[in-house]
Amino acid sequence: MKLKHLFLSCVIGWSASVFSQNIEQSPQTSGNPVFPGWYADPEGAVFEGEYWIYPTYSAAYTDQIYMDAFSSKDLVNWTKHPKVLSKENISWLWRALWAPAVIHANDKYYFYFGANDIQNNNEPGGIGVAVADNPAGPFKDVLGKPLIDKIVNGAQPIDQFVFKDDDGQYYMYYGGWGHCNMVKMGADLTSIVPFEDGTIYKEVTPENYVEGPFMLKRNGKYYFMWSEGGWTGPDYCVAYAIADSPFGPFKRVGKILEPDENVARGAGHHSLFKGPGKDEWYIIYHRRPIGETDGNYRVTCIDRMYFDKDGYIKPVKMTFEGVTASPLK
Ligand code: FUB
Repeated sequence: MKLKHLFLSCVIGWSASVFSQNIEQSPQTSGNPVFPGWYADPEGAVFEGEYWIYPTYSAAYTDQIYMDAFSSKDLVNWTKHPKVLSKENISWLWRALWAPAVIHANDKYYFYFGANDIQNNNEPGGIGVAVADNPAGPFKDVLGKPLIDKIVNGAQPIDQFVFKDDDGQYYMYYGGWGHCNMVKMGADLTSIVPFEDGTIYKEVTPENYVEGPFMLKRNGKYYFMWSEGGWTGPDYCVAYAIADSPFGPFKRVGKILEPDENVARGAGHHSLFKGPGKDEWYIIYHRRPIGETDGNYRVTCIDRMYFDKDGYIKPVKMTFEGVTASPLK
């Protein structure tokens, strides 16, 4: 009998150890943050059947001279692609490489970035565009100078988001310092063309807007989203408007993402993934762990985002677990 018990407990112990190894090797959820390191302003995109995240490297401004990317087939297991964009390929960058926006068009990948954190119109910097032939780069600056290098309508040229409307037209929404402009992209996606009324910059700033614009079209409605508050503080958050046109007006509906004293503060500058299921949405955002106060200590997280039956966005519940696997078909 004793020998049998010994044998059984060995078998049970071995299975438990194999089981726990399996759990370690194949996590059931992404966990939050989804990958280690200080990373902010995550831009989510789906390219070639994989999820991609392009974040800002969150560090001292003069150390922000490159960007890493991360890819995943299932949202749970992530692969790092170091330095997909870096100083060697942007002659005019000297600091503050911020807030990527990446699209696939014209058989190329276009990577829009903010650089240098300009404080006035005499400083070199603004929004630039780099190109590569695959989503892991290396991306190379196209113009040798910024695409937008001036403060127009009070909007600091940072935090660009590039949106394609159903008619194929691309628009860029951008701006910090509490002002948001939109511009119309040329067919080459490296130039800006006038709107039909001849203007180049249209201010579309909603109430409380600070920075980090994002646009989603769903069921014919334009969901415009942005960050509010100061990004170095605890109360940074995300709010949204719903409009019938890409030009607005963007009447503020309410907040989507807010600090949660049990999880994290400073949650904002988001983007979205569409999963393979019907109305399956994920919000990708950065947040600051409770107890951290350094402005740059920001981590990239993913949680589910839901619409209610009337088309409004439900407040997001931030988690430590993250999301379960959802491979793209
Ligand atoms: O990461 C630098 C800046 O912080 C971004 O441009 C802002 O949106 C804020 O997230």
